[in-house]
Amino acid sequence: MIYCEICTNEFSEQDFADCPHCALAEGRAATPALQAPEVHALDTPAAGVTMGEVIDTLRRMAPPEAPPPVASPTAEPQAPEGLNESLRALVEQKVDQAAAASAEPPTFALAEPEPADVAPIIGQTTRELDVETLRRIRESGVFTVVLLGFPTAGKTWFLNRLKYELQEGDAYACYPRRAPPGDVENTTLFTAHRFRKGANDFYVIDIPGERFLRAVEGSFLGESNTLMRHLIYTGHAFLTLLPADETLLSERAHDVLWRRAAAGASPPVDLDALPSTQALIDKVDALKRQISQARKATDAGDGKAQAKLKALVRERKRLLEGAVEQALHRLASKHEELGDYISGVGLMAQLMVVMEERGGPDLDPSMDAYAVFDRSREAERKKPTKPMFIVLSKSDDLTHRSDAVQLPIRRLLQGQPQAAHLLRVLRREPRKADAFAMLNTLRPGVARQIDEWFALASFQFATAFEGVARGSKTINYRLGHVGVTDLIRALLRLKEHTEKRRAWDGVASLFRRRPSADTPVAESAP
Ligand SMILES: Nc1nc2c(ncn2[C@@H]2O[C@H](COP(=O)(O)OP(=O)(O)OP(=O)(O)O)[C@@H](O)[C@H]2O)c(=O)[nH]1
Ligand SMILES: [Mg+2]
Repeated sequence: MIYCEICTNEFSEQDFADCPHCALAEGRAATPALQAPEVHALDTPAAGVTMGEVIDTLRRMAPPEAPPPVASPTAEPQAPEGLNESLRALVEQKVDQAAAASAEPPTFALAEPEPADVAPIIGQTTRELDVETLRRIRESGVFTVVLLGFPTAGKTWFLNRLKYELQEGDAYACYPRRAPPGDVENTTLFTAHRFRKGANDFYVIDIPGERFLRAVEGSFLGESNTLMRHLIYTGHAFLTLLPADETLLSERAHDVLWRRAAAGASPPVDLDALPSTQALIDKVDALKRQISQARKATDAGDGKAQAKLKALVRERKRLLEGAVEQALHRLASKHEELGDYISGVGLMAQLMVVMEERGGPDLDPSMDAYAVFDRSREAERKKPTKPMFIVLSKSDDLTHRSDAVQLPIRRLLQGQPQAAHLLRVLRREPRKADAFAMLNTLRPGVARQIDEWFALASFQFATAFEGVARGSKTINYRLGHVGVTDLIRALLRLKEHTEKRRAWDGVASLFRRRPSADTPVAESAP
């Protein structure tokens, strides 16, 4: 068996000249072993060769260096692949650009139905990472970033944006390739994604949020969580994605509904009679345009327009109240899950420390459960030194221009001038937005906990696909993004430091500096 350095899968050298898993990720059949093509003469395309021929040639090419056998995995990353690598990245980029141009709808927020013949997603691996592969990744020393977050936090879309930006902007090659424009389903497997540009090389590991929640329930212990423990032990840095609006506002929404129920008041709007969130946003926006036209007509003396205007205003008001009610319920329903999840992150921090002390991820549940719990209760607990990036994801859910989005947020931020100011900054100058300050204002308990759990914690907002329709499963790379490239730069700087074994001082600016005296904060009561 051959261990593929690129995609970390194994394959039989007797059957294939190149890795069939990478081939599958590239949307082609692997080259049979007996018909290995001549590789080296094809490094540079000859003059007059068409792009189609270059693509064909690349698809037939075997990897430039045979991967090592399973028994002796390389301790070092493979040598740069030079021209082959960048040429391959260039061709992939051209193919994707052509696919994007033909497949993407011109506007996204309206969520036009996709064409019926959307191509299958070829950029996704179908094979689950296993403990052995994680061990190899660990031993290779290749910088590894792990994406954490509960279901629908935005991990997989964020990862695809990362791939898009690194391929387009920096000519990285990504294995498997990013998802082409089209539908992306929930993640069900742990998968490794390799980013390469010459000697620059790192992994990002994506996990199903559902399985992280289950690991939290089981305190990361026991056989069923072995893979999760190995993953946490392997990662050099972690990105925890927390949906910005749910993280910041779910407690307040929960509070409003709880008070209302305690007072015995009934809901002002029948939720079941309302359209879906996105349809409601679209209707409210459309009514705004109609109201503006009706007002002009009224001003111009059109007698009939007056009555129409009144009806439109009434309808818009009704829908806006519906939007508030819908948002309250959506956010409040996440309150408990988020609480569990945040405690899970704390438990994970202590697990990291215990695994370091035990020298590995193979813990004895009967003894080590106590160690993890004891540690998480200690006031002067040891902190893991692996960097933790807290990413307030999908931050466009806070800055969306529609009144149907903004009204519930405004209501929830009443009496919170500091938070309202921070939100305005996020809207106008997202790069200057202070995610920690926002979290500390609206969820001080959460901010303080995370800050205390990790020696190196960093907080930022990120939007991977600005303005995507609510509930959409369709990736569109033409949508904007915020904070993603800054995160990539931060991760690449970290990687450089890790590889050169430099002191952390040089990257200290990436992380939050704690004030010397703790500012007193209190979590508001539910
Ligand atoms: N507004 C907005 N929505 C987003 C963004 N990124 C993702 N989404 C939405 O969030 C949904 C879930 O995103 P995923 O990346 O699949 O979430 P995940 O964390 O990988 O979820 P699991 O695979 O279940 O763990 C997508 O279907 C999109 O509708 C974003 O940047 N902004
Ligand atoms: Mg996912």
